[in-house]
Amino acid sequence: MTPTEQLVRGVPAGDQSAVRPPLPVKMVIAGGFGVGKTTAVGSISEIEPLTTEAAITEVAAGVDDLTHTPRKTTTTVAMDFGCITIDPTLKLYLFGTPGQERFGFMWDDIVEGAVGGLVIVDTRRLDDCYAAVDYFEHRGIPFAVALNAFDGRLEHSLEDVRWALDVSEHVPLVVFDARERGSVRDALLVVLESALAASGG
Ligand SMILES: Nc1nc2c(ncn2[C@@H]2O[C@H](COP(=O)(O)OP(=O)(O)OP(=O)(O)O)[C@@H](O)[C@H]2O)c(=O)[nH]1
Ligand SMILES: [Mg+2]
Repeated sequence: MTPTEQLVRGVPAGDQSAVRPPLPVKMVIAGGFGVGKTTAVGSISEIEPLTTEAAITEVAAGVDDLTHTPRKTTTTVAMDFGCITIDPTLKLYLFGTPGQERFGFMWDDIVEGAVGGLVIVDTRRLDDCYAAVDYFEHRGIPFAVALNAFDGRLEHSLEDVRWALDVSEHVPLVVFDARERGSVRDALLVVLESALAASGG
């Protein structure tokens, strides 16, 4: 039995007797507007992801900053859903949040029961990313911060981002590419490790 399985099942190590289906674990993919949440869920999900994309209207385009994502034509209005089997003992169910601030009231429902969250950050727009980091910090939900390297580059160093977003020292900060399956997988495993550490495992 893996340490993660012990964490969520709460059963002692050494009990390998039963053959069980993979343990279902809920994880949230969060972050500000247009940081790559839907992209990340879509790149890793082993099922066709469930999305709730709506066209960005001209009115919304005036409210939401599309400067850095000019090709973005839709936005998530409820949530993304996907899943990935990590190994025979563990299956992650991924819930992506909407990014627009006006849908923030949904976050409490989406994070309910999650072991942790991956907070995606676009380093070109740190101001838009603070609220998501703050949300997880204040609720004491284990999380990791993943800097999405748009166009392969970061505008700020890891340490500068940690300082600017006031990310605690115990919160992992990684660089990833939301379009790359392996990269998203690695970031999710970092969240799992955080959840395990937070549980004292
Ligand atoms: N170059 C580059 N583009 C990316 C990357 N990740 C996402 N994109 C693009 O950035 C835009 C935003 O991606 P989404 O996945 O829709 O972002 P989101 O966080 O789900 O957005 P909301 O749900 O509207 O908050 C899309 O046009 C993606 O194709 C990346 O790593 N590099
Ligand atoms: Mg989205």
